Amino acid sequence: MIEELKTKLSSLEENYTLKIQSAATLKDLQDLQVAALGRKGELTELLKSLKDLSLEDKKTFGPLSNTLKNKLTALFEEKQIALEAAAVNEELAKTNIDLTLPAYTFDKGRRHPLVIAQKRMVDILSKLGFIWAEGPLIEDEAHNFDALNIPKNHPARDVQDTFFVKNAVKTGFVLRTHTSGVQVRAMQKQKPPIRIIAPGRVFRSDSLDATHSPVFNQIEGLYVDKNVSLADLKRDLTVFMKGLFGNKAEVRFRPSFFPFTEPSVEVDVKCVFCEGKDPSCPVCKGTGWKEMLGAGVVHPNVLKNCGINPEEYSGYAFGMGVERLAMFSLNIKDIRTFYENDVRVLEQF
Ligand code: 2NM
Repeated sequence: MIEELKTKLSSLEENYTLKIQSAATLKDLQDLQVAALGRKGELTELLKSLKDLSLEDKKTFGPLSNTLKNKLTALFEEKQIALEAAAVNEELAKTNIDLTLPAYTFDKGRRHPLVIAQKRMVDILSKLGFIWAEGPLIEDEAHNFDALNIPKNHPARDVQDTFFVKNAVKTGFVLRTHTSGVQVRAMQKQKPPIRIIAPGRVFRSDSLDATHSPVFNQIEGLYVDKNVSLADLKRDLTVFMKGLFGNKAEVRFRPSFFPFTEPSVEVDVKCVFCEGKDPSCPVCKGTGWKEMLGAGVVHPNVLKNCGINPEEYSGYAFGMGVERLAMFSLNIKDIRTFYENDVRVLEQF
C-alpha cells in the first residue's frame, strides 16, 4: 500500500508541476490550486489515507507528502507572481507611455520683492519681541483718526488725502490711511506690556507716479509698558536699522512732528550707495542721508483715548513704508515697478 501511495505522490508531483508551468491565466492557476490543495483536492484526499497506515509507514509517507505540499505551494506562489507581472506588462504594452522620459519642467514661483522686503523687516522685529497683529482695511474714523489725537480739521482728514467710504447705511468709514487702528484696538483690548507690529496695505488719495501710489504697504510698531522712553526707541530702532542695512550702518534721529507722538522723530540712515560722499548722488540727492521711518513717544492723549493710564504707562511707536525701504535697499527707482509684475523684473529677486 505504501508503495502505491508513493507512486501516486510522484505522479501527482509530475502532473501538477507541468500544469502549473503551463497555466495561462490567474484563474486557471487558482482552479489548479483548488484541485491540488483544496479541501477536496487530490493531495488532500491522498493525505486522508494516512490514518490507515502502520506507524512505520506514517513516518515515511507523512514527511513525503508534506514536502510535496510545500513544494507545490511554492510553485503556485511563484507562478502567481509571474502571471501578475505579465498582466501588468501587457497593460503597459497597450498604453503608449514611455516611462523612461524625463518629467516636464516648469518655472518655479518666487517671492515678490515687496514680500521679501517685508519679511526681512518682520523677521528682525520678531527677534526684538514684536508680535504680528492685523485689523480691517475699511476703518472707522474713530480708530483711524480720533483715537490718534488727529483733530477734526487736520488736513489728513481731507478728501484730498483720504478715501472716504460712503454707503447708504453707514458713514464715517475710510480706507485706512495707516495701520495705526490695529495698535489702537490692541491698546483698547489688552493690558500692557504690549509689543506688536502691524504690517499691511494702506490707502491715500494720491496719483500714481514714480514715488507715490494710492495703495501701498506699511509696517507700524508699538511698545507700551511701564517706563518706556525715547531711549528705548533709539536703542530698538538702531538695532533694527543695523539689522536691515548691516552693522556698520549709521543711523541719525531728527526731531519731527506727528499728532500721535510727542516727542516725534524721523530716522535716517547713511546713504548706502554713496556713503555720504557724493554731492551729486541721485539716491540721497547729495544729502548723504536717507529718511527711513517716523517714530515717537506715544502721546498721552492717545493712551488715554485707548483706555491706558498715561501716569502709569508709556510707549513708543514707529511707522515705515515697505515700498520706500525696498526701493532704497534694492535700488529700484520707480514704485510702479512693484505693481506691474513684469516677470523679467520679478525673476531677478
Ligand atoms: C508713525 C510715526 C510715529 C504710530 C503711532 C501709533 C499709535 F497707534 F500707537 F499711536 N501707531 N503708529 C506712529 C508714530 C506711526 O508713522 C510714520
